[in-house]
Parts: sequence; C-alpha cells; structure tokens
Amino acid sequence: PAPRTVLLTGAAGGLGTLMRGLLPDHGYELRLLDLRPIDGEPDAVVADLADRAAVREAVRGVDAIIHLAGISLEAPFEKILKANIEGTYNLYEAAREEGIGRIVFASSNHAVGYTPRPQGDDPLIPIDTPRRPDTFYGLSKSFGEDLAQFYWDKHGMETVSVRIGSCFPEPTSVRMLSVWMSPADGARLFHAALTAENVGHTVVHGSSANTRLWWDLTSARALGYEPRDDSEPYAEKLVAEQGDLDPDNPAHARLGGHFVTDPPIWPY
Ligand code: NAI
Ligand code: 15L
Repeated sequence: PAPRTVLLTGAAGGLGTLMRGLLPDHGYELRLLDLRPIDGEPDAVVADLADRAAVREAVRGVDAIIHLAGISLEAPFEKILKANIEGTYNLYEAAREEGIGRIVFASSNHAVGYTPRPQGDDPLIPIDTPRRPDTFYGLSKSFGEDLAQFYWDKHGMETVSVRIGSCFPEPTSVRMLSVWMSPADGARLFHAALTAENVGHTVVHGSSANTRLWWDLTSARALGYEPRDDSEPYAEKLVAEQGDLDPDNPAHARLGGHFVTDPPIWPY
C-alpha cells in the first residue's frame, strides 16, 4: 500500500515549509520534526536528531520518512558531523528499530559538486557520475547516500536519495536556471519517491525539466516523476541582471557553483 503517514524531518526549514504546504494535496498526513518549534504547529516534535529516544518515538508508527533535517550549507566539520552524519545515522537506526521500510533522503548536488557542468554539446551529467563532494556539507550528503545503500543491503530498508539542485520558489541566479526544482515539482518527486515500488536504494537528480538542464533525469522519471515546470521564463531577467555564466570562472564551470570556490570555513 502507498505510504500515507510520513515523518517530515527539518519541517521548520525552507524546503520543509514548502513541503508542508504541498504534500497534503498528494494525500499525505505529516508528522513534523525539527530542532525549532513551528508557528501554528503545536503537535510538531521539537527535537534534535542527536536525541535518540526522541527520534525513535517520532518515527514510531509512520509509513515512511522524508529526511530534510540537518545543516544545509557549508559549516565547520564538527557541526556537520553532529547534525548531518550522526543525525542521519540516528534516524536510520530508529527507523530500523521501528520497522520503517522507506526513507526519502535529501541529498544534494554538492555530493558531486566538483563535476564539470556540461558546456556546448556535452552530454548531461549521468546519475552514476563519480561522487566529488565540494564541501564538508557535500561530504555529509555523500555519507548519507552510502548509509542508505548500506541499510538497503544490510537491512532491506529502501531509500530514494534525491540530489536536490535548488528548490526555492523561484530561481535567483543564472546557475539556478539549470538546477532549479520548483516546489510543485519537488512535491511531485517526493510523492514518486514514496510510492514507486522496489526502489532498493535509488539515486535521482532533483530538478524541474529546465531548458538549461545540466543533469539527466532518467532515474527520477523511472520512479514515475513527471516534472511540469521549467525555469526558462526567469532566464531573460536573470541573464540581463547577472550576465551569462563564464566558463573560465570555476564557480560557473562546476555543478556546485560557488560552493566549489568559497573559502573553507575554519576551524576544520
Ligand atoms: P534549512 O536549513 O532551511 O532547513 C533545515 C532544517 O533542519 C532547519 O529547520 C533546522 O532547524 C533543522 N535541523 C538542523 N539540524 C537539526 C538537528 N540536529 N535536529 C533536528 N533538526 C535539525 O534547509 P532547506 O533548504 O530547507 O533544506 C532541507 C534539506 O534539503 C537539507 O538537508 C538540505 O541539505 C537539503 N537540500 C536542500 C536544497 C534546497 O535547494 N533547499 C538543495 C539540496 C539539498
Ligand atoms: C544545497 O544543497 C543547499 O542546501 C541550498 O541552500 C542551495 O545552496 C542549493 O544546494 C544549491 O546548490 O543551490
């Protein structure tokens, strides 16, 4: 049967807030979890992923989990370690103990951020491109994908790892024209990831069907995902404001954009 009650971790965040608005229309009842309380959601679980007992109680009885909680940008390694690496492990362990069969994991383009973006007639980036994290943040997403594979192989728990491009109400940079996932397409992709059968551990690119797409959406479409949006209507304005991408600028030449070139955040 299709999952109905879904635990949404990171529900107070940007993407969590968008999905709280959109997923109920796909038929889901959401249980919410975040470090931070959420206005108007008194039943939301306010807990840190580090709190194993709270996490175990939060996953109990749900049909599936959408795991968004964590640090969503580069940060010192110790913080990434705690929230994203240990936090994701704690969630998977709780899910294993409670017999939860399906997780949708918010991975990121930054797990493969050093990958050159296609130029000219170059082929789209395939889903099996070697991982090339561009930050400790991207490294934690790479870990999450390996964790998901391990829990499938070892325990038969299924995950769809979605390497999200940029999911915001509108694209705000020329780079985002290529990796933008509209919130409505994001909800469609999460719905497909929750309902497709026999996914084992499947990795997909998460974006709309953008005219300027950089990556291949085949594995996402194989789940039943049919993107309906395209960033192109935003292109003229963004290019006029920001100019075209410069192939000689490393921040424009790699998938991860400025994550590739930003100075490291100390202390390591
Ligand atoms: P966000 O930073 O707005 O939200 C993350 C939420 O997780 C926050 O509300 C925060 O309080 C919560 N959180 C952090 N550490 C926690 C912990 N230890 N325990 C419980 N909750 C914790 O980020 P956003 O943009 O909503 O992203 C959500 C997820 O999707 C993140 O995992 C991010 O890495 C991933 N992602 C998002 C993309 C996007 O375009 N928005 C692109 C690629 C990946
Ligand atoms: C991410 O992984 C971040 O969580 C998000 O805030 C954006 O920076 C996005 O990638 C992106 O690459 O645009």
